Amino acid sequence: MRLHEITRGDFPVLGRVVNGHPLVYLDSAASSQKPRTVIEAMSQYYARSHANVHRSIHTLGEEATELYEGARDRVQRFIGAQSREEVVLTRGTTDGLNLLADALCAGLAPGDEVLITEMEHHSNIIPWQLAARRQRLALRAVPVTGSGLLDLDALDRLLSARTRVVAFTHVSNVLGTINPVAEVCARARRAGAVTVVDGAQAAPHLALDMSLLGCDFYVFSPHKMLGPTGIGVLWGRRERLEALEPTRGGGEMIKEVWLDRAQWNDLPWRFEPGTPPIAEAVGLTAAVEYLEKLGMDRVGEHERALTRQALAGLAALPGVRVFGPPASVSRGAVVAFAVEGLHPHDVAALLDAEGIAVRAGHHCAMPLMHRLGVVGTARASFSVFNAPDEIDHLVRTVADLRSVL
Ligand code: 7TS
Repeated sequence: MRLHEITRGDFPVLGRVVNGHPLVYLDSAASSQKPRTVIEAMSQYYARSHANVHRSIHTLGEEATELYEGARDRVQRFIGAQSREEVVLTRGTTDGLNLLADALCAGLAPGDEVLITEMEHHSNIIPWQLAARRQRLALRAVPVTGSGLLDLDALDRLLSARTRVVAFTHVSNVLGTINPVAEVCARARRAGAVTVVDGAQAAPHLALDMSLLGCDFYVFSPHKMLGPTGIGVLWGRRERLEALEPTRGGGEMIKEVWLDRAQWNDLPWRFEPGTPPIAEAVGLTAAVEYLEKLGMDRVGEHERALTRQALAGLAALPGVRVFGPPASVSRGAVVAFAVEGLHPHDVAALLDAEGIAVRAGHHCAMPLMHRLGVVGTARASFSVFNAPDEIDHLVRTVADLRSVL
């Protein structure tokens, strides 16, 4: 049985009719749809067990705490983290990257360097720009080659004794490029830099093992992997997290407080001020359980097959340009494309009229758009519930757009 035959019935939204057509949802890179188990787990939590966590002795408070901390344990196993203390629950990838940019750059000196890449999402650019302006740091970027890969020779030239942080994406949300994380981290480490990896487009599709990746920090967003919005994961190597001063304060993140000073709480709570996203943690547990039941290897295989099919189908159409590395290179589950003579927004609107949801625009990666010489692209992206006939439908509909022109 192909994976979509197992999963499709689990996603209530797939029963929707949009503009007179059955929904074909090809926008999971922006946010995936949710299986019934995730929706029901969150609703059950609110109906039965809601209370605040880490403070109440009563039964509901204890249940909520157990559920919230249980999500941490589940994530720890899912990503191969050594201990639960290394898993900080945030509000999302953007939130995690802001936290890291603030905390890692706080102690840096003017002239120290932060290295990002040309293929980053704005959420892995702007927090470093803000920190660079504040601390008078130099922000540099590794260029992207003509075939959509990171230029590793340029990386070597850009790394210097002043490089303090190297922050880069695991998988590009536009090109689909899967970057060689271990290789980049090894080179950064030799230069003495801390490494931050944006896993937003990797965690939904690849089996992750923090002990193999070789980075210091890794962040991702559960809402792109069948889970809820409003929660994020920040993994940090224990000694790196220990060395980090918190930059956000409030309840929960302290052990003892006097009017003029405080003693920080232990890891990971030191970085989780305030009431956390509890129902979202419950949904996260259900999403990870769902993915684990399918098996991440199988999930990745299914999505790679859909990606290959879309790449081949779209690339064969006259007047259609497909972006990113060639199909022979292993890629993430996104295919960005342009249709000659049509603005990407028109492509998306015309597809939407047929019930097909794709994203169009700059994909929050304007520097990459500048590099590619386009204002934007259309982009189809895939998840466990997508079927090969949906890809055929996309390709046929894009072909029809051309013939209308
Ligand atoms: N990093 C990458 C690589 C992303 O693709 C995204 C979201 C983010 C960070 C930010 O994640 P958030 O959960 O904090 O918003 N990417 C997209 C996208 O490609 N289309 O919509 C959101």
